Amino acid sequence: MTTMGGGWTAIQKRVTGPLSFDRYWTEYKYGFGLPEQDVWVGNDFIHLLTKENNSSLYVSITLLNGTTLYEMYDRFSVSDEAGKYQLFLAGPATGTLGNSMISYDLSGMFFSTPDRDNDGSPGNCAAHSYIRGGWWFNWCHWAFLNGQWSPEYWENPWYPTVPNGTSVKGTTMMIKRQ
Ligand SMILES: [Ca+2]
Repeated sequence: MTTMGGGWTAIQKRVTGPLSFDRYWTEYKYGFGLPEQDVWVGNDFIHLLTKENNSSLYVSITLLNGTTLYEMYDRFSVSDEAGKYQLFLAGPATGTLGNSMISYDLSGMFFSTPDRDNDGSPGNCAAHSYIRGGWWFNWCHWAFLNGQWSPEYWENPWYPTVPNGTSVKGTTMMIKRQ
């Protein structure tokens, strides 16, 4: 990973498309996919990589026209499974996507999957038919990179920069220790 000075480790990548991210708690815990292709490296692994609380997060979305938008958060960590993989994000945040994960209150949220509701809504965001995927949902998101690949059902990958129905060609989430 040579982005932004190099030294980044990918924790999420979607470059080919068809791999489903509509998966249960245990699959998100251990991870799924292939590192060179589409992958979620696993919440246990993300916790191990970030538990010293000195990691930055880089997120990017590549649009169908080839434009890549990104956002970098200065601090990113995820708690262990007993803590429901709680998300911690802090700025400064810089980039072209916008600060939606913090400004729409995803920091502090727990991880939810279709079979595990830890979100801030009355229902289970992860099980909604138009969402279907694991994430740190609140009520429900506004920034969400694990949705259904078909763009017409990918609700707000990154509102307002990448709103409902935008054709997305790829996404990445990468971390680096400071
Ligand atoms: Ca709920």
